[in-house]
Amino acid sequence: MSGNERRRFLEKLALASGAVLLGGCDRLAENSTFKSLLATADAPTDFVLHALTPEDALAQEFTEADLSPVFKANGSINPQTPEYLAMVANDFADYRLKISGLVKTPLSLDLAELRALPSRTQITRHDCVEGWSCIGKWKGTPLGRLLDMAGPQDGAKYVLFHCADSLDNNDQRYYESIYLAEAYHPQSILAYEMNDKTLDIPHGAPLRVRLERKLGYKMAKYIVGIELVQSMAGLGAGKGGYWEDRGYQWHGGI
Ligand SMILES: Nc1nc2c(c(=O)[nH]1)N[C@H]1C(S)=C(S)[C@@H](COP(=O)(O)O)O[C@H]1N2
Ligand SMILES: [Mo]
Repeated sequence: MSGNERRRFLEKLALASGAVLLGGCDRLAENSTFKSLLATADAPTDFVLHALTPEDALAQEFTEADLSPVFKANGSINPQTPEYLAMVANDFADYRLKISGLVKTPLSLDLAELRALPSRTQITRHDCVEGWSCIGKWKGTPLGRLLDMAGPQDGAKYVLFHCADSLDNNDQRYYESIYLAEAYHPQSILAYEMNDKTLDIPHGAPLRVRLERKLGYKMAKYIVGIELVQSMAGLGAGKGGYWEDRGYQWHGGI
């Protein structure tokens, strides 16, 4: 098959499996067939979606002139969990990002250590499935570089983001996950600055991930831990994220 033929074939397959419905329609996400089709990370649809988008394609980047005057904050905007309030109390001086799981060298880094590493800055558009978009400027540490410092072990398949907030005011914390390969995308960064200022609490202080080819819910805020795993079983409902456990699809690409 030629490249074009292959792409057309994959598009048809994606259509047939419902993947065309993706892209941020929350009413469709309520449909139960749609949900079960897309719920699992390893569903055929997910394979097709990844095949359709070259791994290294960059999301569009914008200029300062394009910045949204106000960048909406959404989901958790002022976490009230005890561990988060404790971090806020001394302005994140005791904050540590823990990198654990299937790594050769588990890491624990404070914000100064993160800031001392090479950084990437990008002006990008954030798309939320609820139907709004904002353009913001983000500065942070490339995720792939951090994972290289920890050294992924053979068998590590997913990168889990553990957060400090709870949307339900209970013991459950927000979490998200991506493929290990996606962590190495050039625009996958752990941002500590937004619009040239220290990241504020509504937008995920002190650290949130930017995955510019993904929908908003994939971009976990208030990150305290990154864990490399082989499977998502045993975490939440096992679907790979807080919203995925409630029916959103795992790929979350745009
Ligand atoms: N920890 C955590 N991360 C989160 C959320 C959340 O509630 N908690 N909401 C998600 C959703 S749905 C969106 S659209 C974005 C919102 O990011 P913003 O507040 O910077 O606009 O964060 C995502 N990451
Ligand atoms: Mo969102």
